[in-house]
Amino acid sequence: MSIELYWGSGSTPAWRVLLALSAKNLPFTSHLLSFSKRETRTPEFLAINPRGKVPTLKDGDLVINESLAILAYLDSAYPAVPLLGRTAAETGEIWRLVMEYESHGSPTFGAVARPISFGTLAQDETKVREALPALIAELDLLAARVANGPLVGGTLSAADLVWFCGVQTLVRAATRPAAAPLDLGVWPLGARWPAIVRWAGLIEALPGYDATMPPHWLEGDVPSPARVE
Ligand SMILES: N[C@@H](CCC(=O)N[C@@H](CS)C(=O)NCC(=O)O)C(=O)O
Repeated sequence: MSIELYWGSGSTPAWRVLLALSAKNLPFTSHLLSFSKRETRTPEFLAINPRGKVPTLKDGDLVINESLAILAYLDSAYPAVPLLGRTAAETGEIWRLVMEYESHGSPTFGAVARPISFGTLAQDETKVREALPALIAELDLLAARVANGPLVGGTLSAADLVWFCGVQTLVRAATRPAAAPLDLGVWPLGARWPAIVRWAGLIEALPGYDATMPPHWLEGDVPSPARVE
């Protein structure tokens, strides 16, 4: 086994894979690519990922692109700590929740977080306000689902990792100075959704969690909290 991961700071799909490698306690060689230096567009990287996107995982000669495919591969190749279920019923539940994130969580969180994070609030503020009720409904649903801990089967799974990365990108946006005048009413999350903060703490307690945090979130001009609050 010789796992290598190509990833980028702040990429939610890449973060899922970093968390999965931590949860599974799998050592790997890290290749942190810079988006601003266009390191995802070099001929060397395009040779292994023609779409120029991270994450990309190599395991020996095998190359896998797409974060969910990488999670599926890791679970099949390294099943000691399963993240996609211990039974068929759990596997179905976990995939349902992962796909719910892709279909519902991601666009809903993104409708609020992206204009803040990408500096387009001036033109998109109305759209952000219109997106808020759906965001609050998603957070209410998530809080109910994690009231007793992990989403499926009492143990952390890919569903938790996928939703967690989405929540973190939302927290990152909500705590940026640009978001302050909006008075989104979603920060701190713990005021309204303490169950989400408790559940996030389970993922944040994974060994090596700190090393999975997007480096520029911690060091940059607008530092983010390392933990969901
Ligand atoms: N569906 C892909 C999404 C990958 C993706 O969009 N990655 C973005 C970062 S979040 C990227 O690498 N962008 C770099 C670029 O477009 O140059 C996955 O889940 O892996």
